[in-house]
Amino acid sequence: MAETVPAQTLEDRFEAVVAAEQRIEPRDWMPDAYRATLIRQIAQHAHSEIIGMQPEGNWLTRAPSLRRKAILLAKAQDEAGHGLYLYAAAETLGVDRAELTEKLISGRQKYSSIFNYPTLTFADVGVIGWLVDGAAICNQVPLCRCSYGPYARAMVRICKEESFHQRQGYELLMTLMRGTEAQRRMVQDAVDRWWWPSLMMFGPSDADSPNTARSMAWRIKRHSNDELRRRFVDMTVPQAEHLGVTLPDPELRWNEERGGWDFGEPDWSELTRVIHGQGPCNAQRVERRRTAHEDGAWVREAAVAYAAKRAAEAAGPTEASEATNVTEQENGK
Ligand code: BYC
Repeated sequence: MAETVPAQTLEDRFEAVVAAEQRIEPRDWMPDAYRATLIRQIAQHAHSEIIGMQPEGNWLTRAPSLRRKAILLAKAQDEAGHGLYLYAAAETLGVDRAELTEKLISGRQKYSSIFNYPTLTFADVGVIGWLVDGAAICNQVPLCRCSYGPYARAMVRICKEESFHQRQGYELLMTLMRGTEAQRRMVQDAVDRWWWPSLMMFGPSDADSPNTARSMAWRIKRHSNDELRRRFVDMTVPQAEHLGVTLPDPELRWNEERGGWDFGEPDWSELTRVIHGQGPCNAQRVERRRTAHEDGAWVREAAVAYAAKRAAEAAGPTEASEATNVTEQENGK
């Protein structure tokens, strides 16, 4: 009879692995709440990558040159890839990707608030790369050291690609800033619209973040939402100066003592509204995802049928398939 390990011992082992900065792997014992937290965060992250293709995808057919179109297409394809790595990481925790997609399109799982804002001009594509991918990098580099192995490993590759995304955005904006007065105004307008939503990507303030303490103790998150937000502002202000744009925050000033930038408070009521489905594009984003999922049903059915056929072939010939093969040979196929 298999030996049963007392729950306390399992929990102690889990805590020891986390404390030693080693990784928890899919077959290791883990507390139910740790598993649930990871599924929640990884699923939300995967959904964000997939939904995040929409605002930029809006400009694919209207990119101003072949070069810009090729860059944008490659970026959107990277995001699809990130979504797939992340769904695969979530599946190692015992959930099914189909179930996660179902929860997304029925509004039972979240995705990042940032993707519920419209992309009104091509400058928005540059600003998404610079600010949104820039915020994502600040948030995600520490996730490469997450205590759960499959998530941490997925993040290493994702972060490498995100840094290219950020640079392509900055390069696009530099090009526009060297252009006409109208192009410079277009960049400033995009910065004005995306700045505060980008700060909100880091989540609610620490005082209102119910999950941070537990996630940090488990070494899923390494920094609090406010710490990462500050890091992002410190990184971005000099880039804005170099670019020649103004960040729309009258309270932004250098704090000599702290050696960082002080900044104003985001409108938390806006974040709450957007998270709960009342942002400018929530309905459209989810509806488009639902339609894409339904339109793709035949591909999934074909893939399942093909996998079943391959599995049957691997299991050995049956009388029926032998007969089919003979008929096919006779017909010269
Ligand atoms: N939007 O206790 P908190 C990308 C939710 S895609 C929506 O602080 P936590 C890209 C939060 O989930 C990158 N919901 O939570 C793609 C929680 O609700 P639940 C997306 C938010 O988990 C294409 C509640 O509010 N990045 O880079 O400790 C093109 C309380 O919050 C938001 C990730 O997903 C929000 N902004 O911390 C370009 C990174 N903020 O779940 C770029 C991975 C909070 O309890 N995720 N909520 O119902 C994380 O690091 C963390 O989950 C968060 C939140 C920092 C987002």
